[in-house]
Amino acid sequence: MQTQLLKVTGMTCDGCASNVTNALRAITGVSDVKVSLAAGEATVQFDERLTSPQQLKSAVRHAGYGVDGTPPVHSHHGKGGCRGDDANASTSAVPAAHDHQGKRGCCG
Ligand SMILES: [Cu+2]
Repeated sequence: MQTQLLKVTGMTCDGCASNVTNALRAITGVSDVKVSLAAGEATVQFDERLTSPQQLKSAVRHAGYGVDGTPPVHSHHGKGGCRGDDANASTSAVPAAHDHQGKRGCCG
């Protein structure tokens, strides 16, 4: 069992944090995931025989977030946003390329 600390960028609310958590938990071999929204970090425990840090990072990127220096692929916050929080989204400094709500159902 190994522990990997990932620097995740683009997380701006609890919904983002759970997106990242779910993406990592979905990987075979991952046994525990702790995401800190404030720190922009994900701590992942995984079985190195079943997965790899590369796979963990790729899962974060596919969820739409940046990891270890790669920029976030997209943000859902500019278009109606997380939790339907439009007021927050419109004042967000995060630029949005497109909306992923239809794909993964961010923020429940
Ligand atoms: Cu969010």
